[in-house]
Amino acid sequence: MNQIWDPENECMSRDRLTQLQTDRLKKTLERVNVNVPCYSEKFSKHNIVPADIQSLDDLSKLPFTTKDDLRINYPYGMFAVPLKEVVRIHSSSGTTGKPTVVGYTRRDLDSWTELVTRFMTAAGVTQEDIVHIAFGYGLFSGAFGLHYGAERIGASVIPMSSGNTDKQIMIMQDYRSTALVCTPSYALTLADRMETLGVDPHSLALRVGLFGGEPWSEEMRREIESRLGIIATDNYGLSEIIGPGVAGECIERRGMHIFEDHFIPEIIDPDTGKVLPPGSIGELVLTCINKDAFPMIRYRTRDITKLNYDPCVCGRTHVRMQKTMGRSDDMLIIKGVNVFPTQIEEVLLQVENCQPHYQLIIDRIGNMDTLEVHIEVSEEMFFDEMKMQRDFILMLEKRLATMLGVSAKVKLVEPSSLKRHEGKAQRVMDRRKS
Ligand code: DLL
Repeated sequence: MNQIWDPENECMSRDRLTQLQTDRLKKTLERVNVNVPCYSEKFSKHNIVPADIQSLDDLSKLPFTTKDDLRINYPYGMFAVPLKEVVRIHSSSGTTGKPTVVGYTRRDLDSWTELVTRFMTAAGVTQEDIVHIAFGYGLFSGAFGLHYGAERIGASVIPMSSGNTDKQIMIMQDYRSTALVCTPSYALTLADRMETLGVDPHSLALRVGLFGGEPWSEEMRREIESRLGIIATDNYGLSEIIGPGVAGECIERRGMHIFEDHFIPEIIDPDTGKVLPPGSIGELVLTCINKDAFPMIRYRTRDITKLNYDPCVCGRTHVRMQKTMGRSDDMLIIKGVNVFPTQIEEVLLQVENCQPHYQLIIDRIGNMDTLEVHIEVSEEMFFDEMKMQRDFILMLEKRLATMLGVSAKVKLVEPSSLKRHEGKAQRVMDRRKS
């Protein structure tokens, strides 16, 4: 089933899209230049006025916006409308310092809902569905974003919120939830808990999962799909841009369509800031062209991905972004080698008896970086005889070294001993920084 929520906008020709993007970009630049001092100051520092931008090719003349700009202008300095026009405030799940504050006008909330509705429809959600939302309701944009999207489709929404895993499972059983919304790591926590409680996931009514908010691998997708007996789809977003609803997979699941009538994507080299040719791997930069309260211009997402402009069989014309490979800023550099946590996950999930719960501990002894990977294993493996365990560890260390190009020490830990997170998983402990 390939339903398209808004065919007119999701399937428009590249020519029309380019025209629309150019018009909207020009209007947005005029507006932020007048209303947001941070932009007018940046533009004049770069000797640029909005009228210099006449085509999409000119976009690269504009300066980037970064999280630092948002920190400096905390809390409302980047808003492009007076506060009285703002009807909702959210913030990013920032890990360091103060979280970023973002605002929405009534029209922004309406477009946000439309965009979420697009990717939920693309994942096959209909008004027949019972949508179980296990993101935390609050400043985090995930729960509210998907909540209103699902309501607009006409589905029945269960605003479950996060936490209390046993109750989540009970509600899923009793209310016969058909679509699950949460982070991919929480989907696996639910699967683990069902196993412990003796609840067969296949006896539930669940048929589809809409997962986002953190990076996850194809291996993890397969694991979630087989354990929960569902189709697992990926959706991407960040609060600075709108929240969830920047991009989402169609049922083909070969990349997430970026809603290009609202956001212009670019891929840059994170070190030089240069725009890279189509198909290159690099950092995603996004420009909002249809937002009132909080339009970001060339915002550096720090997410590493690549764009695919090939036509998609679903009929949507919007470019697809590949699953992110991590972030340019939490990319780990260990002994000079770039390492993404998702690569480690990929290895672990290919190994029987390994749980997808792991923690990376990076340290520096003398001048040498060290990487330790703590991995939860099954009960049988944990209590197995020493020799078996040793062989298992050696095998894992070999596979990790091949994948990463850097050696790692593996330590097996008991099932359920690593800290669980209800929202986004925090898997890296970098002791070199402290
Ligand atoms: O996580 C918005 C969101 C909520 C998206 C729910 C999808 C579903 P922030 O808290 O601002 O917003 O975090 C944004 O999370 O820059 C990525 O690094 C990461 N991220 C979000 N979705 C994905 C995804 C929300 N599908 C940051 N794959 C982004 C990989 C993701 N990373």
